[in-house]
Amino acid sequence: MASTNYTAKDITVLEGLEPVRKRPGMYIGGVGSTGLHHLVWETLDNSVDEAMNGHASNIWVTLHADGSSITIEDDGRGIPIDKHPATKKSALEVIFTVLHAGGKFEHGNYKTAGGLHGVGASVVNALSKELVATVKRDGAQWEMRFKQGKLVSGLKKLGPARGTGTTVHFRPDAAIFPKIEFDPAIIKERLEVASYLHKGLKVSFEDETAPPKDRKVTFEHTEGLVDYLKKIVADRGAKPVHEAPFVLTKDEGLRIDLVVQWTEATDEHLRSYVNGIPTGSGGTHETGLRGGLGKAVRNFIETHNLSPKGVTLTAEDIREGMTGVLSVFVQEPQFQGQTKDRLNNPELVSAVDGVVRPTLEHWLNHNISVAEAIVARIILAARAREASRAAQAEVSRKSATSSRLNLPGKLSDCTNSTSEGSELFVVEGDSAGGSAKQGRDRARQAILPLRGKVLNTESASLAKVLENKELADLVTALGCGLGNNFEIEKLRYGKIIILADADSDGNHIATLLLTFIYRHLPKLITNGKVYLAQPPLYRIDIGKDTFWALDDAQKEAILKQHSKNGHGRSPEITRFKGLGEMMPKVLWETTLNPRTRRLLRVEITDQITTDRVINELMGKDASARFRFIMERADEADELDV
Ligand code: 0RA
Repeated sequence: MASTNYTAKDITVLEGLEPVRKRPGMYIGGVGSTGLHHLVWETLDNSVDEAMNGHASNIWVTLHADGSSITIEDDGRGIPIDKHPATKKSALEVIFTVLHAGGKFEHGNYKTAGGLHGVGASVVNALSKELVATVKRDGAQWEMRFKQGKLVSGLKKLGPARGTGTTVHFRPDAAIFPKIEFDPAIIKERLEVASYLHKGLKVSFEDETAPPKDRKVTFEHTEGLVDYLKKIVADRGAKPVHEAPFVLTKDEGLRIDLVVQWTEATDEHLRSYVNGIPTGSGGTHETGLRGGLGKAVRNFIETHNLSPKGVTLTAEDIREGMTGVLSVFVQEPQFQGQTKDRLNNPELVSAVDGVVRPTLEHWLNHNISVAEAIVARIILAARAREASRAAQAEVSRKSATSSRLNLPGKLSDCTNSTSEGSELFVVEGDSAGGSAKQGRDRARQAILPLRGKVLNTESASLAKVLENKELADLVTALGCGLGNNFEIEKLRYGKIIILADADSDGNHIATLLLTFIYRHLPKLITNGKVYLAQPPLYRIDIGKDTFWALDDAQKEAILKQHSKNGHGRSPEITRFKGLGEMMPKVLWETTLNPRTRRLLRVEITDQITTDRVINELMGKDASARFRFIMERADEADELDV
């Protein structure tokens, strides 16, 4: 302590940024991709704060061509450059070199836009190999440069400038982050959300790593969350039950923004944010919303004597088809859960419940015809639930008795009676089913042919889904029930493999099946039981050798390899029109045989994205974009999970 060469300056450094470099995880959650992107969010939040306080209306974000450095600019007041009276340093320097010395955070009148740990500029600086802060203020442009959080050149006047604003350019330090590669899609998504959450804010993104034509985007939404909700409802292809959404904005104390609209969709879809950070796993703010919403609706129903006969409304009935966006701004958010995307501040339950309940009840009472449409929708949900419960019980009863007598007639089951090592191939069309049946390994491989197209289950109720013979047969063959009666222990196969043509029709049927499984048997996917077979699209004969190509790229690669080898013989290429025209033996060799085939394991990496993608796809009828893990079945079969 009393060491003489321990100067005041050193103490500042010690109390300053050294701890951040020593334990980066404490400040940004980790040094992986999430932590890396955190630097962007922290920097962005400062500019968003400036905009939220009415001083900035534009933010420009640039991801530079190297993919590893970022510039964020705003047209706010510019960080003050004059000397801080206590430290005799410019405010600009203090903001970037002293932990928590945000300056602006110290003024009580600032609302914070966020930051997972409320740390900000100095943390970004500490973890950057270089950072350049440029400020336009007082008719001039000023610059300050840092390396690993340390000042390398003092405040420099660059020249005269018009207007005001702050620009922060930084390059994360490779000594801290093992891999420095910003993901433009993640950044873009966050910027778009920011433009929805902050009505009127204009956010531009320039991605210098992208081809010129899709390098620049600008997000601006004059109606904020209402615009966001419109987009979500449209993307999901959901039909609203009422025109204008319920809108709540509370700006004093805790800021809460909410928009809600009931639709004919059969599920609830809520996106929530805390300080602009998506809370995919919900948390106390969502709990408060659900509580307040339920109570408001129940009160309305009771006051107006609208209770249905013969069925009691559950909380889920009330929220069926409800689509909404909830955004809260919290001084000191606490996040929880493995992915830190669940809000844990207990006070948020009553804070949100307490405003949602009276505001929504008031709105319902002042929009009677809208409210009646919503109540009708809720009662319909309750009645449909009753109906599908009965239908579901029926299917479960059938499949529970695992007696083979109850299995669907067109299922060619395998002789192996344990699920382990058994595989169910769900095959598109009868003729392909025939080839598969002849070509398979009877002991371990079962074949269930599906005729034509499967019902699009995205917007169908469970009762309706189960009326579809193809899907009901699939559920029976699987033996594990569905919905609330799902029991994975009863699953009759270790792998469920979708075998469809390698063309767009095949893709479509695979998507329909995956949508059904994702919505009604999601645990099959999360347990890694669902796969896509990869039948070849081309057969290439070169002399005595035969090659199979899954797609055009593979075909080209094979042909290129062959011409390199210079055998001279000209290759003969056959394009398969469909699985049906493949000989059973060929189907076995290329697609069924565990030693030689390729399977794609179906995985869900991100619920919200998957949900949205499915909605978009099923709405627009395009091909599936689930994320598949390419797996060479003979090597990786049981290895990974
Ligand atoms: C402290 C005080 C003032 C503005 C700011 C900080 C400020 C910080 C950032 C970070 C990114 N953009 C920013 N814009 C402003 C107030 C200055 C005044 O009163 O003029």
